[in-house]
Amino acid sequence: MEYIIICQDELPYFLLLLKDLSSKKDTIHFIVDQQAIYERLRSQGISAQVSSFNVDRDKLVRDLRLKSDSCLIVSIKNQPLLSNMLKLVARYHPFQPTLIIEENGVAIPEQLSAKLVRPSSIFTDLCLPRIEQAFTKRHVQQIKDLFADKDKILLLIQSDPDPDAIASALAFRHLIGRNRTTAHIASFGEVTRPENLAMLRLLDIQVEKITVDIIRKYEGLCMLDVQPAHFAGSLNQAVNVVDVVIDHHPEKAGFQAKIKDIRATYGATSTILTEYLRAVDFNISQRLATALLYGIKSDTLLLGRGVDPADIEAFSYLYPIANTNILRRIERPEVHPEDIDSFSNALKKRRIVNDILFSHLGRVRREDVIPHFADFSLQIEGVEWSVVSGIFRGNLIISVRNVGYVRSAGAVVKNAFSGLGSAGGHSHMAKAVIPLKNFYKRFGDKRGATIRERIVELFLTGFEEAPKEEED
Ligand SMILES: [Mn+2]
Repeated sequence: MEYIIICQDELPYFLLLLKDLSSKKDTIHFIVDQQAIYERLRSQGISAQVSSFNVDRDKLVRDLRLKSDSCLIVSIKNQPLLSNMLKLVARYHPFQPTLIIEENGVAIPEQLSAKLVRPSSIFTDLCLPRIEQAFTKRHVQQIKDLFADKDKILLLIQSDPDPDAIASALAFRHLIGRNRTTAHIASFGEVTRPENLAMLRLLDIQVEKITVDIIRKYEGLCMLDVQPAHFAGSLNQAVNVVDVVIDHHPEKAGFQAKIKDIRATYGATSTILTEYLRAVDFNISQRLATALLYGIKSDTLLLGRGVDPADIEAFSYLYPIANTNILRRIERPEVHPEDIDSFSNALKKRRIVNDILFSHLGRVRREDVIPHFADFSLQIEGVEWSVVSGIFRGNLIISVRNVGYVRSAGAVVKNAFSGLGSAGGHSHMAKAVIPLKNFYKRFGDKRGATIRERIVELFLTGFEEAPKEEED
């Protein structure tokens, strides 16, 4: 690249210092209007010329020797002069790629390929994020100091741990330089969702189930993606002060923590942890990046819900480091051949009513095959809704998906099945879990055939009753 710089001060020179001026690839030539600047540039061995911008400006611009790889940089504070200079460039060198350095903006002639940069943005865009990182670095050091002389540390997450919580705990453990022996990731409940179990398996993460009374055995307590208030009274009796709380849910008052970092605008706690790791130049491994990326992705529904620019920044940073194959395997669990058989049988017995496909898988070995097949069924031509059911551990599970919805899947499922069990969801996906005994009590025990028919009836009634919505 060749840089031709027309300027009245040395700002462009300082900016170009950021580049390696000795680089053979770039050539730089300054055109200035003050002898003093000219001499300073020359004393640095930089190619420069001095000429008046007021006298014979037309000739100056016309005679510019611009090549196809020349970038023109214009930094002139006098607005009328700047404006006129740009018009001349547009006239003699149409569509010349040009960078204008100007704080207050200027009209860019149509025949000029120019972009504007404000000097103040150099500070806000480049320096401010680094300053924030410097503060974060100090914050991380304070956290590290807190745990420095503690032997066993508990990283407590919510009772049905989700990917964001699991990833945050894993990241925190790395951050304070501990391992699975000295810092336990634990929960009062268990990981239940199939994707979350797959995450633990594929990324080799252990989440221990603990009870309140063993919390006292730990010297340090950190809560991630959750706040003490969430656990109510029992925890407060066991613990007076929590060491660290890092979360993105709105702050719930009534607890003490030595250090807390609660950012309710963030889409994920994993984003906060990613910022911590970056602030201390931590070498984020592929495994950790995959966990954090999945944490952000699942908590924000692929950056579609409750997203802060910080989430997008963290996501873009992690993406190249993460293992997208593992991510795919977490999100799309493998299907057992037997389940494929039951699905093909179910598909043969499918019913399609008004673009709604119904199929019943009978007993399944893993719950996640039901939503999985509901997704798949949407690919059948003409199918707008899929309603796939199956029996797992004494429950009838119904998974609903749609494309280009007019009614919300969540509302339909609630209407149809909430009288029998739990039911709800979002606009495009919903789920009902009905204890089989409830179902048989209501409809009699005629097994498969009845289940199939009743689901169709209940769903269609719930569907009619659900209000139509505007597509967003
Ligand atoms: Mn979260």
